[in-house]
Amino acid sequence: KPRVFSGVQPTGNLHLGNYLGAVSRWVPLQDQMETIFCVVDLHAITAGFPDRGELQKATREVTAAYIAAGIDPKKSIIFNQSQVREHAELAWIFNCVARIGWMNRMTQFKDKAGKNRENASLGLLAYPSLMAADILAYKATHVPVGDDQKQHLELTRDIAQKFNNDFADRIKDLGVGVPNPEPSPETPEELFFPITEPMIAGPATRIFSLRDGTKKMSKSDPSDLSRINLTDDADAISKKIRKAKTDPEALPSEVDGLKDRPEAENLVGIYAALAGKTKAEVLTEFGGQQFSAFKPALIDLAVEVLAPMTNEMRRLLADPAEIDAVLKAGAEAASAIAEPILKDVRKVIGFLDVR
Ligand code: AQP
Repeated sequence: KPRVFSGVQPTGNLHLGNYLGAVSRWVPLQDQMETIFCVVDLHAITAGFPDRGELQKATREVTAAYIAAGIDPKKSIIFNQSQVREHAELAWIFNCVARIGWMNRMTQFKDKAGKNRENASLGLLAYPSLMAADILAYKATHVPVGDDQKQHLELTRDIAQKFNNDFADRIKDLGVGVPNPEPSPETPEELFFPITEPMIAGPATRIFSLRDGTKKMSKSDPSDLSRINLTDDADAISKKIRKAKTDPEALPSEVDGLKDRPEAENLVGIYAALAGKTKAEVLTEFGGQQFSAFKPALIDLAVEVLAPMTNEMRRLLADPAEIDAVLKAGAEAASAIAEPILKDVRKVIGFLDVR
């Protein structure tokens, strides 16, 4: 049965890229598949330990954003990662499956570690191994994320494949595998972990900075004008879009005309994603118009979509009891899935179980 897993780090400044590239795309999946959405707080300490209060606040904020965006705790499991021990345990085992060379090739590690790589935390290097554990502790089959996570998902597939291959005989002998749906001479007859499908599609797989159309919209960008935060009010949204970098040309009538115009392409992509349209449809409407006409339309649309969400987030955050109850129930439901899977993993590895 298809099972979806995805997550966002509670590192503050949740932005339009996180919403359009990830959370908003999860909403319709709830009616099609089993869905598990995590606030990945173990990941949030890889680039340094935030203040205790900040980490707790950001964890509730991401949870509120999920619910406000339409993730329904009755349909989906919502929880924070550190509450389910299996993530950390499986990540450790995957640290021993994955190779250092695989991790060293990750572009996100290179970007985040910067020049002083020797001084980055070991956790930052092992980040993708924990991400693989997040997904595979539930044997999730589908992972909807933004384009920046593509390389990490390929690594998740490599880890699953290596585990399935290295332990093929044990998996078969212990009867803990399922028949390989795509048998080939290179793959075992039975699989323990599924080979996860990335879901990266639509007009908003990568939203760029409002100040620089070649840089991804990011939580850690020092300029607050570079991103629209999900906590921004209508005035802030309006100011940021008015100040967004553009070029002097009118909008083209066809998508081809956006080539080499990263800022224009970004704003058209944002409009398309917010309106649930394609870029081509947006250009049919706005082709030939100047940014002085397009930006006000974009502001109206952004406020229309985001304001109800921001209000609902504020309501939820005013009394954290409701959020904490959702996270508690979610952690229990998530553990109920992950525990038996990890029990089988321990058997496959051969850890002596004396309890
Ligand atoms: N700019 C983006 N466009 C589309 N999708 C994006 N995502 C992040 N930025 C964009 C998607 O959001 C989900 C959660 O990502 P995360 O919590 O790992 O956030 P992040 O990638 O750490 O966010 P930032 O803003 O990029 O933080 P910093 O500044 O720390 O690097 C993922 O599905 C991601 O693809």
